[in-house]
Amino acid sequence: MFDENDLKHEFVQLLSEDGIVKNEGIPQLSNETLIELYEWMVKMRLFDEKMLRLQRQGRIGTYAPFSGQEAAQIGSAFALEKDDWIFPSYRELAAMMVHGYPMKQIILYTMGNLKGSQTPKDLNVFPVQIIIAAQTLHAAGCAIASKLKGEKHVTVSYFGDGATSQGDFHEALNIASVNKAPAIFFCSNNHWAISVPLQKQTASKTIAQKAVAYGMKGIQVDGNDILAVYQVMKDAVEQCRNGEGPILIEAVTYRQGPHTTADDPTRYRNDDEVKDWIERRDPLKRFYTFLQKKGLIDEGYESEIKKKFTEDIDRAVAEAEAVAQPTTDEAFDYVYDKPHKLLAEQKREVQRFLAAKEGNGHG
Ligand SMILES: Cc1ncc(C[n+]2csc(CCOP(=O)(O)OP(=O)(O)O)c2C)c(N)n1
Repeated sequence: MFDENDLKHEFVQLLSEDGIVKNEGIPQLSNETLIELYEWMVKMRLFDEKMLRLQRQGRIGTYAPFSGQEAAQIGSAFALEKDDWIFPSYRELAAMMVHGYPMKQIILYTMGNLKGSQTPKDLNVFPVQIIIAAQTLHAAGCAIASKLKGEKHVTVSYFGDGATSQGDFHEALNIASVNKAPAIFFCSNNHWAISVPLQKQTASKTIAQKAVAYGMKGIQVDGNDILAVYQVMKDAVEQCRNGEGPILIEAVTYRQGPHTTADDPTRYRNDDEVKDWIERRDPLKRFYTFLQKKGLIDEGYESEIKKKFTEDIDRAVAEAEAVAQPTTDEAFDYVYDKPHKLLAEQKREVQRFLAAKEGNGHG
């Protein structure tokens, strides 16, 4: 009989919620790198806020904000090497940018411009996945392929707590583990899958423990502690590169905003819960306090970088808005490598429809 006591519910946290080092085991990062991590967090928070405003102005489409999840995304992506693979969900835009995805293209993606999903050739980032958990399978396949080819790349798939209820997630862990694939399954447990709270999503004590069933390692980390996330991810990457098989990481974090701009979380979420995560457990505040205590940053520095990043983001928005809208035809051109009969038919149908519409307009 399976003994639940065998499950290790280790929760890795290196910085307390007050930004104090809990033990000396923090990663040995230079002051410059620590500041770089913080700058990413500030930039991404500003980016997220800007996207929300653009959506309200009708300048981008439906948007899934990630404020509150910066430490999980940035800390994990920062531990990767350039050739490692990322398979993101729609909420992992910060991880994509840390890995090198240009901000201008991310903005194009939010505008629904197909050029936003054309990953630059030298970048190992898959297009954003909307189908919950589907990317975990694609990532498992990619990791198995890397292993077969004798490459040393690690593949990371990002997903939410809700994704762990999907069959794809379980199939992905299973196949990756059987093949000892260099795959990291990174779950940002932000406590909500739209309006479904975590306790209605799973009866497991942790998401990390789901790894046990597949004979692989699972680890739970404080997803709002960027140093802890970085360290756990760094170790996971090393384990994968050493051929020791896949890992499931559960980063415990919180989605501060709505699920998307089409959602009203006040209909299902308790205000006190939200307030607690924002006021007491915000990942930026925690890391700011740590860096301030180390004498590395102060308020003057903070307002200086905020000004600079606001300008950078505004510039990226202007550049994205200057890109021509793709034609309707183009929507059919990149689905397959070679022309496909059915798509060609659909393309002609749309062309006929648009021509008729145009005709009516003049009539
Ligand atoms: C297979 C599938 N089922 C349902 C949906 C609709 N849907 C979109 S987001 C979402 C919730 C996902 O929650 P979670 O996996 O926790 O990720 P989060 O959005 O919280 O980051 C659902 C059910 C979908 N996109 N794909």
